[in-house]
Amino acid sequence: MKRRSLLALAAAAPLTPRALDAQQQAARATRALPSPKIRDVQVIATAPAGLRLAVVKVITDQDGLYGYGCATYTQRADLVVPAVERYLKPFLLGKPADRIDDLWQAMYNSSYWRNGPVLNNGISGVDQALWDIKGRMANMPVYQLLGGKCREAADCYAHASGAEIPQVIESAKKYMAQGYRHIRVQVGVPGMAGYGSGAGAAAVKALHSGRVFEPEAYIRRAFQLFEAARKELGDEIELLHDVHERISPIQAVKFCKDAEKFRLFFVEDPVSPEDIAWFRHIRQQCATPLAMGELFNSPHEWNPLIAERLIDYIRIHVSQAGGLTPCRKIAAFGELFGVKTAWHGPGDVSPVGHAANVALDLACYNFGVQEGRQFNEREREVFPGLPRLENGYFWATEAPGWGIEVDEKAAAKYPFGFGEQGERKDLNGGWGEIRRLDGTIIKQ
Ligand code: GCO
Ligand code: MG
Repeated sequence: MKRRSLLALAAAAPLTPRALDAQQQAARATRALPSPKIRDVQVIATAPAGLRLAVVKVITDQDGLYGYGCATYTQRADLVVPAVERYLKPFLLGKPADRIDDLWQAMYNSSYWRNGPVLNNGISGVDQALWDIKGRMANMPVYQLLGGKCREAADCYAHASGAEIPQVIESAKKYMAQGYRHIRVQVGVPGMAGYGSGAGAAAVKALHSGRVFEPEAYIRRAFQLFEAARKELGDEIELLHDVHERISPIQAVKFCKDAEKFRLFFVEDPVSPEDIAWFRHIRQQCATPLAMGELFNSPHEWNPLIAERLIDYIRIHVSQAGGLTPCRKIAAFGELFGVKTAWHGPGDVSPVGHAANVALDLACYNFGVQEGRQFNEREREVFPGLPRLENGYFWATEAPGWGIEVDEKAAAKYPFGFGEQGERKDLNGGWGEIRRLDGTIIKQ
C-alpha cells in the first residue's frame, strides 16, 4: 500500500531523480568557467602607519580578477619582496589560481628547508591572495567560503597602556566607555624599557648607556597594576596582559601562579618559543589562562601545545604561519582540544591580514578573542574596504573576497623608512637592543 502510493507520487512528479541529476549536471557544466591562471605576482610595500607592511597581489589571466594577501614581517619586510618575486613568482606563473591547498603545499615544499619567517610570509601573501580571488569568483566574502558566520562580529581587545598606573586605568576606562569588554593592560617600569608602555621619568644606574630592563622590577610593577585595575575597573571587565617573553621560565611559572587571583582573561607569551616545554610546569601549578604563538613559524611549535592542552589561546600571526590555509587547519585542530583562537592583530599586520583574521574569527566556532586595531586615516586611504571596528567588535566587509582594494598610488606615498609623522626611521625596521643593568642582552 505504502509502496504503491510512493510510486504514484513519483510518476506524477515532473522529473525522475535520474533526470533531475542529469539536468543539474548539465547546468553545472555550462556554468563551469575555465580555471583562472596566474599571470603576475607583485609585492606592494608600504608603511602608512610607519610600520612596514608587505602585501602580495596575484593577478590572473581573467579580466579584472586578482587578489591581495598579507606578507608582513615588519622587521625584515624588504626580504619578503625577493622571496616572492624571485622565488615564488616564476614557480607560480601559469598555474591555476583556484587550487589553493595544492599550491600552498607546492610552495611550502619547493624550498626544501622551510618554516622560516621570510618564506612563510611570502607563501601567506600568495595564499591569502588566492582566497581573495576565490571569494571574488564566488561573489562571496571569504568567511562564507569557510562555512559562514558562527557569530555576528569578532569581540576585540584594546591596548590600555601608560608610563604610570593611573594613565593605564584612565586609558582602560576610555575603552570601556567605547564598549570594549576586553582590555590589555601594560604599564611602564620607571626608567626602564617596558613592553607596550612608556618608559617613565626615573633614571636607573646601569653599566651601559642603552635601554634597560630588569625582570623583577617589571614583575613587581605588573602586579601593582593588576591590583589597581581590579580595584578601579571592577570584576566584570576582562583583563589581558602580554609578558612578551621578558622573564625567565621559572619567573613565568610564579607570575602565572600569582596572577591567578586577578582572574586574567589570559597571560600572553609568559615564556619564549624556545622554552615552550615550560608550559607543562605552568599548567601543573595554576589555572591562569595562557596565550601563545605570535612568534611561531612551525607545526613543531604549535602542535604539542595544542595536543597536550597546554595553552588556552593560540595566538599565531597568520602570515607568519603561512597564511589562511594552515591557520584554518590550526583552528580546527584547536577546536578538538578545547583551545581557542586569538590571532595576532597589531599594527604590523596589514589591513588585508586583519581581514583574514576577521574571516577566521567569524567562521571558526572556537574563536576566543581578537586583538583589535584602530586604523589611521592613511591606512584607510591605502586600503579602502578594510574591516570596521566598532564598540569593541570587528565587522567583516561584506564585499567579495576580503572586500579590500589597495590604492597603489596612495601606497607609494608611504614608503619604508619613515614614521607616522614622516620622520626618518632608522634600524631598517629592526628592533634596538635592550639590556639588563649589567649589560646582558635580553629578548624584546
Ligand atoms: C602583540 C605584540 C606585538 C609585537 C609586534 C612585533 O600585539 O601582542 O606582542 O605588538 O610586539 O607585532 O612586531
Ligand atoms: Mg604579543
